[in-house]
Amino acid sequence: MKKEIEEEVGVALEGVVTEARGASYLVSASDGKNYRCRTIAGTQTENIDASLVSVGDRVRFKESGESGEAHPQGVITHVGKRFSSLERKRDVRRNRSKEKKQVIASNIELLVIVVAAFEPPLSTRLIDRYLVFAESENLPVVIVVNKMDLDDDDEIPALMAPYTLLGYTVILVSVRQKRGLEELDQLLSGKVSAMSGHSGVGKSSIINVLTGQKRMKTARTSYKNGKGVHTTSNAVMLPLISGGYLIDTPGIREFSLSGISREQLRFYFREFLQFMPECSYSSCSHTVEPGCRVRGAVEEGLVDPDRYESYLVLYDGLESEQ
Ligand SMILES: Nc1nc2c(ncn2[C@@H]2O[C@H](COP(=O)(O)OP(=O)(O)OP(=O)(O)O)[C@@H](O)[C@H]2O)c(=O)[nH]1
Ligand SMILES: [Mg+2]
Ligand SMILES: [Zn+2]
Repeated sequence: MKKEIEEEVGVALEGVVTEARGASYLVSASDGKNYRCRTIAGTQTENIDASLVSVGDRVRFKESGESGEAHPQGVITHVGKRFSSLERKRDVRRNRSKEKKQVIASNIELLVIVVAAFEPPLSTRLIDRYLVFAESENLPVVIVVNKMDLDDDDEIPALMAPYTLLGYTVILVSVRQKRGLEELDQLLSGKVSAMSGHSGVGKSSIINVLTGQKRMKTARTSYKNGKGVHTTSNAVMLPLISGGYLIDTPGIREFSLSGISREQLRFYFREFLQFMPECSYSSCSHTVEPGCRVRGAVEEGLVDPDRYESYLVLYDGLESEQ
């Protein structure tokens, strides 16, 4: 884009949404500037999701010429097609009939799942849930176990070994002891990654190190009620020192698997795939059927029983296709 036309009011510009606050979006534009943008009734989108604009979206916008803010202002005219999106259900508990998906972040190349060794206690059930999501979205994934300084009994490496065996990348980190952060930094360098994990696991603490900023608030978290005190409430995309961007997402309690059916779930447990063709029934759900080779593999120790248990739990929570 030529410099002289950029300066004209109303000329189309392109950029990436780096922050979403209510109906106001910060857009990092191809001209190197940040614009404070809003949508209009005529804003077009190539997506069918509920959220019109999310962090990570590529947008076209026009400078609106309004003033009085720290950033020049603009109006988003077009939202580009998302090749991936991280979603969460809205108001799941408050209003079941109005269950709508909310896009937290889009166009992510890598999903960083953050759990803590302790405080809050590590849940493999939660990891498996995230992995199913990542597999269903075809998103490359990295599992970060933070707060390794709290792993007094040295239990975490054995607990995480099955994931490494399955080919997932596991990084053991302690922000407090400055451990594992370089390894993580190398993996994220040059990519757009999103970080997700329960409140209090240390996402903002990790981001502060990788972005060299003291920007993200961290808080002493009371994990018993699941909410931190000054915790992150909006997804924000931050530039990394080593290049690329990292999106800090709010502590997500309910990761949406709503698009996944019981019939599809089996394909997202990658260790099942080699055994599934040997089940007696071609439509085997691997739960109760006789002659199930997946269950046989669990009994023979070829499939991790804890992973299989996660499958059963998630299976119960999903709906059937018919
Ligand atoms: N022991 C220990 N505590 C840590 C470590 N990293 C972070 N913490 C602490 O854990 C608490 C929560 O950290 P945050 O970075 O705010 O966690 P978060 O994941 O961003 O939380 P939300 O924003 O609520 O989602 C803070 O008190 C941090 O100081 C670590 O490596 N070891
Ligand atoms: Mg945070
Ligand atoms: Zn089976």
